[in-house]
Amino acid sequence: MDMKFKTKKNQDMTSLDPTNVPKHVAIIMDGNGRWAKKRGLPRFAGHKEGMKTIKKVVERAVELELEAITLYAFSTENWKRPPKEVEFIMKLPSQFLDTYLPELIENNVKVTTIGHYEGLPEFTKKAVQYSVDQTKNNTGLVLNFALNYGSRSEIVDAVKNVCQDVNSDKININDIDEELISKYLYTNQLPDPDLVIRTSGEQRLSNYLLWQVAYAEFYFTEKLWPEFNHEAFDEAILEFQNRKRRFGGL
Ligand code: V0D
Repeated sequence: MDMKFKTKKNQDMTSLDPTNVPKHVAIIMDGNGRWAKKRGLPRFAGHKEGMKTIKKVVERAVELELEAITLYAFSTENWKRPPKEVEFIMKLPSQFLDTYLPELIENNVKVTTIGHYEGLPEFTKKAVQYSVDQTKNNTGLVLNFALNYGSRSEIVDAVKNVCQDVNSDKININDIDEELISKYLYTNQLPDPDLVIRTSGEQRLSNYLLWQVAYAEFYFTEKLWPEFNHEAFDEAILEFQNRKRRFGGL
C-alpha cells in the first residue's frame, strides 16, 4: 500500500474506508441547465441527464450501505422558472420511476419525500405516491426527495404544530427542546445529514435543511450535476472521511 498519505493513526488518506461512511448525505443537484447549454442543448436535456446521475449515486450509496440520501429535486423557489420548464420537470418523477423503480425495489431502497407535496400536479403526486407505497416496507437505503421544499417553511410548519400541541395540552411548553423540534420537522425519521454536497460551483445552502445541517460537513464541487458520477461521489466521501480524521487527530 502507498505509504505517503497517512494520518498519525496510520490511516490511508487516499482510499475510502467503507466502515466509516456518512450516514446521511444531502445533495443539491445544481448545474443541469448549464450542462445542457454547454452542449447547445435545451435546459430540459440537462434535467433528463441529471436523472441518470441520481441512478449512479443511488447505486453507490447502496453499495456503501448509507442510511439515507436526500436530494433537493424541487424547491419552493423553482416555481419562478419558465412554466414550460416547470411542466417538463414535473414529468420527471414518473419517467424516473418507469425506468428505475424495479431496480430500487430490487436494491431494498425506500423512497420517501419531504416538502409540500400536495402543491404538486396530480400526475406527479400519483407517480411519487406509487413509488413510496411500493417501497414502504423496504429496509435499505432511504432515497428521500425534497419536493416543493423550503426549510424556513418547514420550520414555520413545525412551530405551528408545536403550538397546536401545547394548546391542546398534548405537550407542555417546558417539553420544548432541540430534540422535540427535530421530531416536528419533515425529516423526523432520519438522522441529521453529516455531509452536504452541492455541485456546479455554487456555495450556498439555498433554504435547504437549515436546522438539520447544524453539524454537517460541506462539500462543494465545480462538477455539474450530470457530470457527477461514482468517482465524484467517492471523492466527496473521501474528503468527508479525511476531515473527520484530521478533526479526530486534534
Ligand atoms: C430535475 C436533476 C428525479 C435535478 C434530476 C419534480 C432537477 C432531475 C425525480 C424524482 C428531477 C422525484 C420523486 C420521485 C422519483 C423521482 C425528480 C424532480 C426533478 C422535481 F419519487 N429527478 N427529478 N423530481 N430532476
